[in-house]
Amino acid sequence: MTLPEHYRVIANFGAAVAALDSAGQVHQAVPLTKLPQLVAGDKVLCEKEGETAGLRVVSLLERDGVLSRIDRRGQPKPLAANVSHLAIVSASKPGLDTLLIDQFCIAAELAGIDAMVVINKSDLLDDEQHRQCVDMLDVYQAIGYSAVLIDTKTEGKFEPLLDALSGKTLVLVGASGVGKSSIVKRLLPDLDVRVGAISEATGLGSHTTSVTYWYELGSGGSIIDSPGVRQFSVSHLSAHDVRRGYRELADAAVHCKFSDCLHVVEPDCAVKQGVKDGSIAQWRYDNYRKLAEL
Ligand SMILES: Nc1nc2c(ncn2[C@@H]2O[C@H](COP(=O)(O)OP(=O)(O)OP(=O)(O)O)[C@@H](O)[C@H]2O)c(=O)[nH]1
Ligand SMILES: [Mg+2]
Ligand SMILES: [Zn+2]
Repeated sequence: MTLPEHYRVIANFGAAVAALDSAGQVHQAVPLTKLPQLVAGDKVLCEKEGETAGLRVVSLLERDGVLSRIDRRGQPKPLAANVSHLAIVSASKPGLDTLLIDQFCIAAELAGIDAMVVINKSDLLDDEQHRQCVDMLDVYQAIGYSAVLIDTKTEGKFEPLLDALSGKTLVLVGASGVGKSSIVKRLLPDLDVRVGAISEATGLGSHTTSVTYWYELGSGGSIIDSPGVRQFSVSHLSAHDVRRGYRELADAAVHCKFSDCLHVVEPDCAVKQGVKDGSIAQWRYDNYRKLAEL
């Protein structure tokens, strides 16, 4: 039996995970059944029970920054671990969806992870759509999120994201087809080699994003590519949690007459006043009411 060594989980394929050693080699490793479900980004200890035996994951190190989804039984299910940032990607094709962006903003807010809003495929926008996107990003920026409009295809149009990503550990989320994997390809010119190494070491994995993958970035950061989702359910959350996830509403709420104001029918509501005078975007308020079911 060897001494346990540190590995990074780069993808979970069900029965086994792909784990990266400190020398940059990918291995297949089977977690002990007592361990919780491992996710991309997890730091683990693995050991080998003899030269010919496979690698076993024997313990999970403490997670710092976890993005979770709530499953049908109301239990949090981690999707990615050790992330400081959530990059919420959307695109005019298949369609901008501020409700989905807001759902991810709430999830990030409640998990204590910073979020940034990325609109990709700016090359597909006409002038009017371009203006609308910039207006929308301005709203997120005013609330305190980084917000960038990019295009992975055109020279020079990707750079705003490079600046925003530097040194961060982030997870890319968003609907299918918005260009998350294309962003990873721009960041990692050797992506095909890396995916090839995962397939070779585990006999699993492919180019389509059906599982979540962790990649190390040269800048000292890392990036996790996740499969697209249609929605990131917040229906398990109370209206109070949803309210807490809307930064600008939480800021304004300190001036509401009632401390438990839900900003719908209450008198002297600073949020409704903010919507009226334009300091709070109407569409953010509308999304809040939809998600809080108010
Ligand atoms: N026009 C245009 N097309 C893009 C851009 N970025 C990505 N695409 C295209 O959009 C399609 C989807 O890109 P992917 O990177 O696979 O999208 P994804 O978000 O990883 O999708 P899932 O893995 O299904 O979640 C591909 O055909 C890309 O070539 C862009 O900036 N402009
Ligand atoms: Mg993908
Ligand atoms: Zn109020």
